Amino acid sequence: MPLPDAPRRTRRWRLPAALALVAAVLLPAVPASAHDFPTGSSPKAGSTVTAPLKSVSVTFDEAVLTYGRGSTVLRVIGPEGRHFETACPTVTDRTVSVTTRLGGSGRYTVSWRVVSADGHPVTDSLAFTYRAPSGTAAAGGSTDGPACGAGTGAPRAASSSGTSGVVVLVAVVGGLLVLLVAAAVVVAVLLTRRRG
Ligand SMILES: [Cu+2]
Repeated sequence: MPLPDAPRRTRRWRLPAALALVAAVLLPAVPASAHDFPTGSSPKAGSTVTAPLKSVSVTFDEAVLTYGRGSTVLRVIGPEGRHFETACPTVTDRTVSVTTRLGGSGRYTVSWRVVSADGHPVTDSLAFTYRAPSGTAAAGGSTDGPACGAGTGAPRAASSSGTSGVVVLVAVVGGLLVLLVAAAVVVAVLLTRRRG
């Protein structure tokens, strides 16, 4: 008899359809909490600079928000830990830049704290190598860099960044748990119906 088979065939699609629906509802929540990440920089990470460097910039995937003085930090730290940025950073849409006068040859670290498009601060850094061209006067740098409001001193955002990372992790794990529970409920309902 072909008739009893028809409803069973329909039922077989219920689970994948329900899971797809649950996934469609939950998954968009994950990329929404993503933070700005660097898509490029000048100089490039890991590169070697052999000419005097007038500025350093980092470009992000999304807009960098500014909340007045000090919300954006961009530092250029030389081999001996001195600062070689000569002004406070400027933000143009997705790019943060700062003027520089480098010291001697060596490894320089560019570190930043920027406010992501979602309002959360992120911190990170990259490094490049400077090979000072002969005849170039090495700048002395400074101990703390220019005073730029909240941006001076130790990078406060190191902890903020860690906190928002945990928040994202909790959101992702929570989302997966909800997905898992929803799947279990769907399976249970399906098994109960099939038995009945
Ligand atoms: Cu965030």
